[in-house]
Amino acid sequence: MSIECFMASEKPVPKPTVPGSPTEETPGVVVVDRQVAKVDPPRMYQVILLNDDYTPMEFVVMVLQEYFNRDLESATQIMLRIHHDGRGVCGVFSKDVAATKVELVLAAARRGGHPLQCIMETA
Ligand code: TYC
Repeated sequence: MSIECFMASEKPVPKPTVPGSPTEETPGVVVVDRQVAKVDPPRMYQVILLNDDYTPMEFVVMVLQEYFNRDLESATQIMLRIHHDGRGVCGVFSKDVAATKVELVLAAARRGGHPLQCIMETA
């Protein structure tokens, strides 16, 4: 085993190097590591509730609170917009999350015996 000793003033100070540039250990070697971003951002999907004449307003408000994290006031506003305009956006999500939300909402509507429809569309 060898023990290296340095006086405080003799401590080897590493030379700052530019990433990829030649060093004393690898003279003439240049590493090209610049990368061009080649992945598109993931597509996003709107989850939309459709109006109908039978689903109770309270049920729609509960769905918006439960599955879209809306507080009572915002859930009520969205529900009323759907009621008046025929449809409304509940949120925008990645594909898998949007698909799961649609399934959960449809399952809850079926369990409750309501005809509420929920769809997803590219944002
Ligand atoms: N139109 C329904 C009613 O008057 C309420 C409703 C709102 C239903 C939004 C569906 O996505 C909906 N009871």
